[in-house]
Amino acid sequence: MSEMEFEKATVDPAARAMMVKAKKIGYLTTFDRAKAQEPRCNFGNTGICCRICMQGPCRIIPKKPGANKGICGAQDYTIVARNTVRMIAGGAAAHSDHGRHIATTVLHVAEGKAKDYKITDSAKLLKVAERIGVATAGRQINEIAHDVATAALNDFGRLDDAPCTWIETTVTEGRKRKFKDTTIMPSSINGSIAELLHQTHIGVDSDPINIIFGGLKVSLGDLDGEYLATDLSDVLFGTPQPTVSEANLGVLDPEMVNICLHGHNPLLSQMVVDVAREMQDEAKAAGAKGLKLSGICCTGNEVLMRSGISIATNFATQELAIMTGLVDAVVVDVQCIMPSLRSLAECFHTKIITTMPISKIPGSYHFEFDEEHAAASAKAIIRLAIESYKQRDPNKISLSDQKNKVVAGFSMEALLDLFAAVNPENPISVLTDAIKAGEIKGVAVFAGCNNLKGTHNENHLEIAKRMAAADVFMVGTGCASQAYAMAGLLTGEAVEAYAGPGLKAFLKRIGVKADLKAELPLIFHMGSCVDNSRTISLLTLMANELGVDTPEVPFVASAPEPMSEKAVAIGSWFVSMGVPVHIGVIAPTTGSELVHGVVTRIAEDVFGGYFIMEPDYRKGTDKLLAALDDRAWKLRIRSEARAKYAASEAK
Ligand code: NFS
Ligand code: SF4
Repeated sequence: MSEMEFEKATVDPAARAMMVKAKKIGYLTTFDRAKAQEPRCNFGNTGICCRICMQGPCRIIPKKPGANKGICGAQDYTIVARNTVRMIAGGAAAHSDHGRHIATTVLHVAEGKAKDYKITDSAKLLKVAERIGVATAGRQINEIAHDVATAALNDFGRLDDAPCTWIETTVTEGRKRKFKDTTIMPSSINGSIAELLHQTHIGVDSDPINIIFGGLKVSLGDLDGEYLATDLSDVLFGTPQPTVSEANLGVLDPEMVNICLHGHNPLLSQMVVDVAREMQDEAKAAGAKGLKLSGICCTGNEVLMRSGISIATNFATQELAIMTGLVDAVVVDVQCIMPSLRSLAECFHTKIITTMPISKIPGSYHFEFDEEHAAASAKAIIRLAIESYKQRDPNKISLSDQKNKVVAGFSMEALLDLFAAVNPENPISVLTDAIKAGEIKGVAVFAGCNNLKGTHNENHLEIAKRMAAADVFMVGTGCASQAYAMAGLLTGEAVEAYAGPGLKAFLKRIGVKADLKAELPLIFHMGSCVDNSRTISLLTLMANELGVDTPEVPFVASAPEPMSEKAVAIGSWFVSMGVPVHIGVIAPTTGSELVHGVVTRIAEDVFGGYFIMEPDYRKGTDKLLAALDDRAWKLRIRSEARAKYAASEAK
């Protein structure tokens, strides 16, 4: 890669510097590999390659008689729909497995097993219990935790038609009716995934609309799994509160033992954070100043939100953390971990430590995480990192001077506390009133990954800056939030630099009253990708306050650089929730005009939400702003009409 190519690859200066080093040592990073994959196969790119049975792959060539269908006769629309919903199934499996793991741990804590964990936030437990109908009066915390965890686990394998508890008890009445009317209300997360794999087996469903509805049902299962993962992680580890930290490769400290926590599930990473506090002396005995933990991907978000742990980098640049020569160990659990980390680690002293039975990398250290002995597992991992530190080669170190301050930790509870500083009786009205008054345009959620079809972090940053200038209140999760953290957008300075006058005034009003230790940031970091559930509770609260269903709320979502199957699942349930969803890539749906039309246009008629596929950040921003304007305008017209009607009724 040349200098100019580095600039096209990423907007992050820390990453660029490490890419120069990679070139020097002759290591091909994910950026080189992305380039080497060009040009992409058009069949795969447009979704019309079917590999669902072993007669395939069948590729659709519309004008070639016989090849305009698969060998079994499947049409383009069936193939595209099947491929799309199978991505949703993959995403839902990943998110909800994570949730199931947490729920099982809560159950074990309640049963007196898993002794290294405890119920940290019993107020949250009681709130969840009351919401889902678990009795609380006069009962022990462990009894309540037992019933809440059991209710969560029932959502995975219910055999009757009762709806999944977390969806049923969290969405608006209007959405519940919609999900039941369109038969997409799930009863069982695992059951709906299995059903969808069956539905898309060769020779089962060829109706693309029916297949898409099957996919949306699974996406709601995904939301259910995310929601219970968030709730129960808060119960186990505490509900996030505003915290100040730092982000980017400059957080790696040359004088400390550096451990990167990478993956998704807080069960292990939070334990490493807790245990590390007691092990600073062991690091000192090895000649370091102490232990420095930092995060990559969503496990990084989990420990940032709850313990203020720094962010090292996000998905696309995970290899470049190792490239600094400063990382003594990367501890990984599940999801979004590049298999290439291991071969790169060989160029350095870095130990890659896998911890989950379903997520191993050949040649790396495997310390199976054992919930019954969680603290001991975490200690063993930290000791390995300390050993590794002793082998660090000073000649291979490249310090990065890039790091930015981060203000994060905005759970829904923390956001409501902020709004309550202005209006204690009705906190959410602070936000909805500002929208009604036109001070802010609406709310945008930024979520999702990095995708090297574009420039790393560019879409994230450029869209957010433009939305800020247009007075949009922004919340973020996942690697999107990490992009903002790395670039200094989760700060008060960013408000000064980028917010429009309305957003600035709104944030100032709250900031003054709330009197936090830190200033309010431009974008409110709500957590990991499963914590997109927090953004849905925001949407639901807003809808209820405005007296409308979710499709009428000026609320949009954007995954500026989506990559994973989980992102597809999240985007799909946002659509079912009635939200316009921008994605900064063209999804492989264009091979069928019908399916592409359904997901980008017709979906709006049924659910109110739809996909906007737009890789160009300028156009993407314009489309998001247009969707917000349209909703805000309709909201005003409707409420004026309602007021007029009520007045004439009264006469
Ligand atoms: Ni979400 Fe978070 Fe990042 Fe994408 Fe991967 S870490 S779960 S999938 S890449 S945002
Ligand atoms: Fe081809 Fe049909 Fe098999 Fe798909 S399911 S690979 S279209 S024969």
